[in-house]
Amino acid sequence: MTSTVPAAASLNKFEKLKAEKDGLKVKAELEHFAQIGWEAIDETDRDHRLKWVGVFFRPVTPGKFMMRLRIPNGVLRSAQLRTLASIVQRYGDDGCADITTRQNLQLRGIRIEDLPEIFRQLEAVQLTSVQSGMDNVRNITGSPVAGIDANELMDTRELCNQVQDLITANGQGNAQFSNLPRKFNIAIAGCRDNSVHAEINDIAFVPAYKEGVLGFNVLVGGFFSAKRCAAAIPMDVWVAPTEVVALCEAILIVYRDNGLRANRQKARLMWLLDEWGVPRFRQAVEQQLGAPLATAAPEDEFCWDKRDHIGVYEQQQAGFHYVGLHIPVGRLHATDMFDLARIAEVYGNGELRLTVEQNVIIPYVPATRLPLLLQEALLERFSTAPSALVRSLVSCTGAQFCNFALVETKNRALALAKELDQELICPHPVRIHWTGCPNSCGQPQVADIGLMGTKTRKDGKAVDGVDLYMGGKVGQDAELGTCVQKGIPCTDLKPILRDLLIQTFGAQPRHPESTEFASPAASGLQITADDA
Ligand code: SRM
Ligand code: SF4
Repeated sequence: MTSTVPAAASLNKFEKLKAEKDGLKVKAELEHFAQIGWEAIDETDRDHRLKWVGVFFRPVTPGKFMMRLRIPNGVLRSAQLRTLASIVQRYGDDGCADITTRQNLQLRGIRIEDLPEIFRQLEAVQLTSVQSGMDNVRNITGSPVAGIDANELMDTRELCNQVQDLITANGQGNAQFSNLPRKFNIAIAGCRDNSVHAEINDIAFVPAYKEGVLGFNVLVGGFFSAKRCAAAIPMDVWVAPTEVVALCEAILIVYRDNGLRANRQKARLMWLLDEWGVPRFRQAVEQQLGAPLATAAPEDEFCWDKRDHIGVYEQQQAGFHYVGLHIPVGRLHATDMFDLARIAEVYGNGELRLTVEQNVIIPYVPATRLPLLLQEALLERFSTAPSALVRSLVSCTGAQFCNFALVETKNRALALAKELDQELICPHPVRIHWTGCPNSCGQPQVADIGLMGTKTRKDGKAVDGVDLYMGGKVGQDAELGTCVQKGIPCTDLKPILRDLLIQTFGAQPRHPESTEFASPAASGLQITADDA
C-alpha cells in the first residue's frame, strides 16, 4: 500500500519531529533526563516526545508534569490505586489525580527526577502509561460494569486488554503504532446502553447479533476537534469477538499508511473516510487483513438509555452488588485514593472501575457488607446519591493545568452545579459537560447542556465565557449536540442555566419566593424545544 507521507520539506512541525526521532525512543533516556533535570532536557523531547511514555510537560506548572496512564476498560486493582496514591502523595499539595473522560487516570505534580522509580513502580503492579498521548491510540474504553452487569451482552474486559497489548506490545511500547497521523480512539461495548459513547470514537464495536451469533457492528471515524466534530459512521462490517483485535490492527495499519498527514486539522480517520468513501476504505482493510469481512448485522443491540451507575445495583453474580460513587469532577487526592483502595478491599474483592463520567464503581460488595460501606465517611464526599446536577457533571481539566484552556472549568462547574442544585429541584439528572476550549475533551456535544470555554466581551472588557451546546443524546440513537448560543460571559451564566433548567428540563424553584428568573429575552437565550 502506498503511503501518503509528504516529502520531508513539506512536513508539518509534528510530522518532522516524529520523522527525526520516534517518540518511543525517550523511554531509554529516562534515567538521563532524571539526572539532568527538566530544564536541561531537549525541548522537543520534553514538550512532545515524553508524551509517548505518557508524560506531559505542563507549561502552566513548569517542572510539575502530568502522567496519563492506560486503564483498559477502566478496571483497576486496589494495589494499583495504592501505588498511584503513593506516587502523588509525595508531591504534597501539587499532587492529585483526575479520572478522565476515557475512564482513565492522570497523575499531577510528577517530577522528572522521579520518573525512573515511578516507571519501576508502575511495572511492578502491571500498569503502563505508554503511548497514551500524541499520535497514538488512547485508552481503550468498555462498559464499566463489564463482567458484573446483570443485563450485559458480552464481557469486554479481555478484548480491551488484548487491543491494548497489541497497540503497546504488552505495555512495553510498540513502534509499529507509534507514528499514526493523529490521535486515535477505540471503544468496545458489550452493554445495551452505549456506556462508551460509541459515536465519538475512531473505531467503535457495537454489540449486534448476526445469524444468531453475538458479535459487533463496527462504526468508524467519530471524533471531536476544534474545527470539526463528526459522529462515527457504519463501516458495514460485522465481526465475531475473536476478530476484534485483528480488525483493529488492520484499520490502524491502513490509517497509519494512508491517513492524511499534511494538515493536522485534517488528519483524523474521518478525513480519510471523506476522501476515500467507506467502500474503498473497507476494501483496503480487507486487503490488509487478507480476508473478506462480513457485512453489518441489520440491527445493533443498543436499546437502553445510558446509565450513570451511581448508587447500589445487583450484580449478575447472586448476592453481590456494585456501588457507584460520585467523584465530583473526577478529582482525587492521595488520601482519597488510599481510602478507595481500602474500601475496595474491605467491602469488595479489591477491584475498582472507572467510568467515562469520571466516577468510581466498587464491585463485588456482598449484601451483608453494604450497610457498613454506605456509612463510610468517604461517602459523604463521594456520594451514592448526589444532587441531580452535581450527579451528572463532567468537566475537562481546564485552566488549572491545561495551556489550551480559555477558562477555568472544574471548580467553576462544581460551584455552579451546587448552587443550582440548592435553588432548583430537577426531576431528572441533567447532564452538564464543561470543556475549557474547542478541543472538546469534556465532550459538550454529548451533554444535555454543554459548555465550551471561550473569551467574550462584557462592558467593553474581555472576560471568560462559554458557548452553549444542546441536543446531545446518549445511549441508543445517540446524537451530537450543537452550539445554540455563543459567547455567554461566565458571570451571566447562572440565570441562563436556571431558565433553561426550568423551561426545558422541568426544574422547579425550591423556594417559591425566589422564582424570579431572567426571561429568555433578558438572558438573550432563544432555545426552542427542537434545540433542546
Ligand atoms: Fe483531550 C488534547 C485532556 C479526552 C480531544 N486533551 C488534550 C491535552 C493533552 C492538551 C494538552 O497537552 O494540554 C489535554 C491535557 C490536559 C491535562 O493536563 O489534563 C487533554 N482529553 C483530556 C482529558 C484529561 C480530559 C478530562 O479531563 O477527562 C481526557 C483524557 C482522556 C484519556 O484518558 O486519554 C481527554 N480529548 C478527550 C476527548 C474525549 C474522548 O476521547 O471521548 C476528546 C474528543 C474526542 C476525540 O478525541 O475525538 C479529546 N484532546 C482532544 C483534542 C482534539 C483532537 C483533534 O483531533 O483535534 C486535543 C488537541 C490535540 O490533540 O491536538 C486534546
Ligand atoms: Fe485542555 Fe481544551 Fe482539552 Fe479542556 S478541552 S483539557 S482545556 S485541551
